[in-house]
Amino acid sequence: MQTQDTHKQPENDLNGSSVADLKRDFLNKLFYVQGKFPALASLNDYYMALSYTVRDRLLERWINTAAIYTDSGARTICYLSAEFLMGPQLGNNLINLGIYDQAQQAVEELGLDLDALLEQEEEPGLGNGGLGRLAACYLDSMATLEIPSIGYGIRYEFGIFEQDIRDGWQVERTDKWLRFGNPWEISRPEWAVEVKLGGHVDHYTDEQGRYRVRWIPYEVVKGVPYDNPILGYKTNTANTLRLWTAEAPESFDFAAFNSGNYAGAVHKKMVSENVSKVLYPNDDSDRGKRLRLTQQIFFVSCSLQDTIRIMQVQDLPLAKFHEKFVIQLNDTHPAISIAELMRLLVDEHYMKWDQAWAITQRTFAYTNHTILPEALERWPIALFSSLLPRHMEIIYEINHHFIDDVRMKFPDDPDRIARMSLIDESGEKYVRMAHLACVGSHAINGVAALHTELLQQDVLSDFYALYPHKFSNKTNGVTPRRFVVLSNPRLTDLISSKIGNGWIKHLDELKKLEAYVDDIEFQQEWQDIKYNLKRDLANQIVKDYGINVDPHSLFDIQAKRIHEYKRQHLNVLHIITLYNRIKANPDIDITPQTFLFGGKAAPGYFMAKLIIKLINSVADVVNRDPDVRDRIKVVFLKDYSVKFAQHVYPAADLSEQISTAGKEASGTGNMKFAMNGALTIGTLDGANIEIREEVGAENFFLFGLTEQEVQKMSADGYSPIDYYHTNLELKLAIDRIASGFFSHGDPELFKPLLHTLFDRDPYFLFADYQAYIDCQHQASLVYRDLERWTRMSILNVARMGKFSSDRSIREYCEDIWHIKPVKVELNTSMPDNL
Ligand code: GLS
Repeated sequence: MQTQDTHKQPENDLNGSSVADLKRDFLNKLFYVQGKFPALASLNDYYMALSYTVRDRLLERWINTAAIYTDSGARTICYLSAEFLMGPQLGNNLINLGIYDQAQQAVEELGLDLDALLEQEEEPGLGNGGLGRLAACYLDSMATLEIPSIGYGIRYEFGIFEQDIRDGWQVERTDKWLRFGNPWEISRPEWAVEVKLGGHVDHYTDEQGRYRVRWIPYEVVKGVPYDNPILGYKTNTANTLRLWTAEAPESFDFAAFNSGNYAGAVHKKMVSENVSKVLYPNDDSDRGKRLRLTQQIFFVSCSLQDTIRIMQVQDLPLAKFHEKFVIQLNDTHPAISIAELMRLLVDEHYMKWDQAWAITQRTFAYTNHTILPEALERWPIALFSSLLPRHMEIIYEINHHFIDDVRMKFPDDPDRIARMSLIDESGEKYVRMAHLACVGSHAINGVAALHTELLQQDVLSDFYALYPHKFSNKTNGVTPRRFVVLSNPRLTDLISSKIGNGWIKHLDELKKLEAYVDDIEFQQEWQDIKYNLKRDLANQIVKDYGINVDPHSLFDIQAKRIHEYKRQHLNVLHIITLYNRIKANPDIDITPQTFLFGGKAAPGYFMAKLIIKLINSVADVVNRDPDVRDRIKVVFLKDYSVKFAQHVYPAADLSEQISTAGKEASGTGNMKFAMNGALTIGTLDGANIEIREEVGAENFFLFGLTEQEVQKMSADGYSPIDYYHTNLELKLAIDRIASGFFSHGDPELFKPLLHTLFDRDPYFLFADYQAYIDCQHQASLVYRDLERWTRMSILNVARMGKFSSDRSIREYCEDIWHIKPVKVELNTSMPDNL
């Protein structure tokens, strides 16, 4: 139950927020929107009826917000992202509206269960992982901080695939998230725009003798916007997430239709619709895929045309574009917008190149989210020019000016020019999207202190030398509304009962919890809550997998995308080591531990899929072996999603953040776990470093090589096989896998994985193995002292203030966007007349 105090009823609400109001509207929606009466209504009808009831209350705020932004011509941040991993909307909107309790009571009085209705929602999985979820957290914070903003992205018909596990392997199923309708969006066909693709470019002189450029495309795709309201927490601000769907400009090709070519007539429509059909399921990029580049230009062009429309509606001259809008590029996926804005300004609005370029640079800002080389986007010139012939010309022109600048600053340095050029000419020619983003933006940032440092010293060091003033760090954050208040109402209530509820908007206030760290009664309540959450998850696990796990055991959880650099297989080596110790000495005294994994592997990433198979194979053996006597359990939780994550974070004791130092740009799961009272076992990587600084080294289980040590070892020649030969427990663990012990006697199955480890071990598992085993041991000993563990857990939560996405957004506003909040009052009500 949420407390009345935490979610107090808002005032001046047009639709009313009392239990009676909600019941009345709920029944109304069931009848007049769903067209059902109770005997026929399904759970989904009830979910829809409640969602529409809630949406009315959002719309009121949305309309008022739009009216105030339009009147005031407010400066606006456009957050361009190929992914928005929003998670389920209903619960979050109830929290942000402050009517969670009333809604719960209303549906209860109607004989329904709110939790069941919340579970009914199909979440829009329009993102892969951290990058897409970060965009969603930032939308929440921008609305909460009353910052005028628009999120622009793609309304993929199929989001991230659903993951099934068969015989231990990942199997993918299409995510048909729209099949039962989506009550949270409103289509705006009147604001549709067209996007050109392919064809060729004409340079000509018009009748007045002016030089002009005309792009004659091979095809045109129509983009239709679907708007989703994004409500702030207990504010009247409701911003917009505008997602584009691709359609054919005309449903039928009538020429083809009339000539009897029916199939040809619908073919064009199908081709167009393909553009927004499916999210690419890779956490890093899909270089070289024509459809992926098409998706990028599609949503970018739609969005920029939309901003120009807004300028026109508000009667603002395009010369002031950069004063009205700042555009944040969420990684390089939308970086083509730098060339697209130039094209719109120069070709379509006849602005002079230099003025257009000054506006463009002042408009864009670029966030880099990864330094993994395979994720740095580049497009083969041939592909790029055939799809975007005019953009290719514009990029050459930008490059021309840029290289002159570099030459001026660094004369006689052709190597530098080759390294920095927007075109990679070292072999086959490519367009380098990160370079375009750096040149065309006024600000460049990384997402955690170490990551920004590595960008400056390594990946983007040439750009740092040229434009030091453009660089800054903006450490990621997560929204405490979704990841504590909504996910963990029991902890929320306990915290609020001690320190009030100001922390929900000002997360630094969690510091006040430190006063209770020695309070035995408080510790007891803290423990009870964690225990109950673990028991709930344990019940779910029995139900879904038939595996009994003991809620008293240490819940050790690694939930994130499956990737070699995240090292789920290092976690597995530890589990096998414990297993080996038990087999060697069945009476060994070990802390009972439950190892939970969750996460999807990119469908084409063989090694990641093999890691999933390994986890499940080890689980099969360990969970069944009578010698283990239930002291260790291993479960792979399938189909990890935002909805599921909300159940998982609160139930964790130990959060696994064990990537090779220097590889994880930031991580955000690390923050979500810690906010829910998990302790972290982790390397000095990404935001782990800052989490450890905040919570105190004594409240963090640190192990492993530093980034510098990794670099050095790499340079000196790392020999993983030496570790294998000198570390007996490591050898035994590896040999168990190699012998076929976990694969029904088949020694071949895991060979590719083992071969990579023996051969190169690019992520230094062998080098970090012993430190990890020791650190795990240390954690398991501390867990036996429940009072000590609880103190550490309380201190972790108390010191998480920095990791609110509100803090991140404030920093973006102050340092990069220069945007101030705009207060929204609920003045506009339903008109009596038009
Ligand atoms: C990512 C990084 O891998 C994460 O470390 C980071 O937390 C996230 C958000 O900044 O971005 N980059 C990426 O391509 N996918 C991610 O999750």
